Amino acid sequence: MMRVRNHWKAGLIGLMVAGSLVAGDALAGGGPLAHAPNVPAPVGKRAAKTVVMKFEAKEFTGPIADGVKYDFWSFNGTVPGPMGRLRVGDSVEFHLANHKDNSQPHNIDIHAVNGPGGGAAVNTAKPGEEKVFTWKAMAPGLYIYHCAAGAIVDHIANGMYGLILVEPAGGLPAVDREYYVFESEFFADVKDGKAEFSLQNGLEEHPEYVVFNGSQGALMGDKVLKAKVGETVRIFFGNIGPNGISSFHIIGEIFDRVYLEGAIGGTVNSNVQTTLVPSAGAVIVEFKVDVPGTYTLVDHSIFRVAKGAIGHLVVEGKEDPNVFKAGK
Ligand SMILES: [Cu+2]
Repeated sequence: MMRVRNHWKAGLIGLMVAGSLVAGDALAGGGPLAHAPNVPAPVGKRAAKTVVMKFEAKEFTGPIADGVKYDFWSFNGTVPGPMGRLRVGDSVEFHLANHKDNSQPHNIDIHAVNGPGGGAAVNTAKPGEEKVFTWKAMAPGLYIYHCAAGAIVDHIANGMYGLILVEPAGGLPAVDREYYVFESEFFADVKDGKAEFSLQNGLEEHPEYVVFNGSQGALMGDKVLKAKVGETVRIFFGNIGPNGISSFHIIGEIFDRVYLEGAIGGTVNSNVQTTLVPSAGAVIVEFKVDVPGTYTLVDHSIFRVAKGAIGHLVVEGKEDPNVFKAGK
């Protein structure tokens, strides 16, 4: 089946254009939750403790592309949902409220949980209800969470996902900047400025949009990521799919370290150009930025750039002609 689409303008023009410098402080999230691209503060050296984490399922209508709206289902009113940050050994009192104005029952399957359904077996909440369950963070790593209510596919496809980081005892090594970037596909028929969820397009694995942080352009223009020359940047990157496997790459950079598949305490690879992130998988990448300029985050399954899988990291600072220069 051949489908002709018209997103080349949106994706490809942005590819070579530098954004402006307005993204927020990388560590401004604070507490155990932060909204993308921000990241909650590191756990540091603290002992394991009981952490209360509050999520709310929230259905809302918002922009998915220039001039196009989508009826999202979300956690805490954003797509992706907030990033949570814990340490191994923490006991988590997890609250899931389902807003009274929602149309659907919702729940949450947290891949960091050891227990039935990743919690979803005991936390399905009807509109207006709240469910609480308690789980222990047993293994350090970067984990996906998602809704698994109803037929599951539409709950995931409509935006109910995000990341939870479980740090090892003593925390991860300090870096200068941390960001939260999340890739997802949306299956939709678009008409008159409205993108309607299409189950058929999902079954055929034909996304209309493939985006970072919930909409086209979420990491472009006045929302680019930023860093300074000499800094080490860490990106917590998740991919929900729901079908596609991501070929995560930053044009002009090499990942100094890759925590493969988001595992902490497993294999950390070095000098990686492109890392594979499965559906409902994650990865932690770290890299030092050596020279100023605009670096482009992509899913290097490159036709997806035209569907929105692109963002910018703008690096400011002193040139180093020893590392990079035009001419001889
Ligand atoms: Cu749901």
